[in-house]
Amino acid sequence: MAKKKFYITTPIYYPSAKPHLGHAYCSTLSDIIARSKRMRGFDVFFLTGLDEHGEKIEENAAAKGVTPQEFVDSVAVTFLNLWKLLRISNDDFIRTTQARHVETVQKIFHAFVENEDVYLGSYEGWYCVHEESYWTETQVGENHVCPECGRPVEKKQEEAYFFACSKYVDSLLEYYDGHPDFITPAGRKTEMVNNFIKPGLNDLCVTRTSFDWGVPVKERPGHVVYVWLDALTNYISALGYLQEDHSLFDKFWSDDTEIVHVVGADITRFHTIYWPMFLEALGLRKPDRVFVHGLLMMKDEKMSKSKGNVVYVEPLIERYGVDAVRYYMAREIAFGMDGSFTPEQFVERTNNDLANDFGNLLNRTLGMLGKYYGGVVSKRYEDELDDLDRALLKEAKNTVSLYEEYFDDLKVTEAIAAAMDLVAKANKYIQDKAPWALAKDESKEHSLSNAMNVLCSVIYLAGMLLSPVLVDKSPALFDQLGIPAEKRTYQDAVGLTSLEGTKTNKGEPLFPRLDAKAETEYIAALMASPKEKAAA
Ligand code: ME8
Repeated sequence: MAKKKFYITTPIYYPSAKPHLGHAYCSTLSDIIARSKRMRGFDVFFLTGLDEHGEKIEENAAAKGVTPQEFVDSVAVTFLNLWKLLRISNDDFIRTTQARHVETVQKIFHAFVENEDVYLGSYEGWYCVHEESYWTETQVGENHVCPECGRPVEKKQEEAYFFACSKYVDSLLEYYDGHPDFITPAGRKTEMVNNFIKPGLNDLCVTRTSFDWGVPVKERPGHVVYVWLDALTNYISALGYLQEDHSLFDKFWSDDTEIVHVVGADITRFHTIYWPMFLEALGLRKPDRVFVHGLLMMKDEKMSKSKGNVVYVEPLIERYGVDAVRYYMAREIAFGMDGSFTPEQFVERTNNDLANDFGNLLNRTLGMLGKYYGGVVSKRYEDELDDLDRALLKEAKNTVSLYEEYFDDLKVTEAIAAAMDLVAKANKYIQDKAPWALAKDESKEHSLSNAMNVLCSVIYLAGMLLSPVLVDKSPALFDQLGIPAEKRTYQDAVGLTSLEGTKTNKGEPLFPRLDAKAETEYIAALMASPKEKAAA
């Protein structure tokens, strides 16, 4: 039985440049989960935010001739604007430069020092002055050159604090064993154990002295807290941990809350190895799940700002609406697997699933209801339901159980596919029932009445199940179906009760069909790299 309180987080992104489709993917899928849980009556807290410290941010700010704070303030606006466009329903937005966070990190660091979870040592490695980075023996190779800029590196030592991972490895492995779902998909766990834990986990360097833009270590001026220790603690600082008002922390970081971190595959190690250790050191419970989603590729390469092969989301939303973009992400790029964005698939999904299957189901049904019953939902004669009616209603009930099971297991793509499968079955039902034939035969009036009635209930349900994704069009669908505001609830829709007497309002098609060729070209042009654009 799933817990009734649910805490879900996205990574806090680096505001080193404006967000792209990869960030949008993670936030949207997390948002869909949060909305689906809220809809079902869970008490949900959904957190996202920004990871604003670190050397890279300091460098980017310097390159622009502004302070790091000015720099992150301006990039933060681009994230906030995109989340608004994408209708991300987060309950809080944490920024690691906020006082509430900085103070909490300092208190946590202090607790670590007191309990000897961190100790002062020295960090040694191959250092590139130009890149201000340490590299490992393997990275610098035999010639001892910087893998980034090719300049000679030098052996360098700096004083640093280390987190004593050795104290916590055994209990981490025990936690893995006792919580087989902690790292999902399961393949990611094997990767962590074999690649990082088995070869021997070094103590983690948790402070830096080579740059300033971070949380100052009070115990040792000149040190700042390493960006990952700083960043991971956002998940508890945002709830008020070690702050005066810690009511949210008490409520949501509790044993009777399901705690889920959604992260990309690039940061699994930090969330599944170091974060549980930090929590253990603080005497706090560990999350139930770290759900690792795949990374979106572009032209066979990971999409990233530095490679300049990025898809931005704003122009897609502007042209196709927020629902088409959200639907594409949820349905096409299987949650938990690597995927890629292609214009062809985007146009196909929008046309096949949204315009043809879903939009048309509503359109055809309301069209027939208008013709046969003046647009008012017809009566359901319960004891005259035939096999086709019963089969569809049964399918609808099964879909609800499947949908809930999938969402509880964070299988977003499967849950949405199940809802769309019901849509397909309702379309097939129209074909099989052929209401137009029933309408020609007066003796079949009850059968026609049942068909239109059942269809309306099933469409209402499908609209509800898809509402965490189709945030814009599901209210429009309920408007057309004539569902009054107070009845637009999950409990009501899954009941599949008769909507007899409801006055529907047939309107514009929810999703107009796209001209496949023209729109594929349009999107491809948006994605072209600056070089390709120049050439064109
Ligand atoms: O790592 N495809 O921030 P970040 C899919 N600040 N998802 C992608 C993606 C892509 N091509 N690119 C990025 C950080 N993401 C740290 C996190 S958390 C305590 C600190 C998504 O801005 C994905 O979820 O590099 C990835 O894990 C996250 O953005 C990393 O964002």
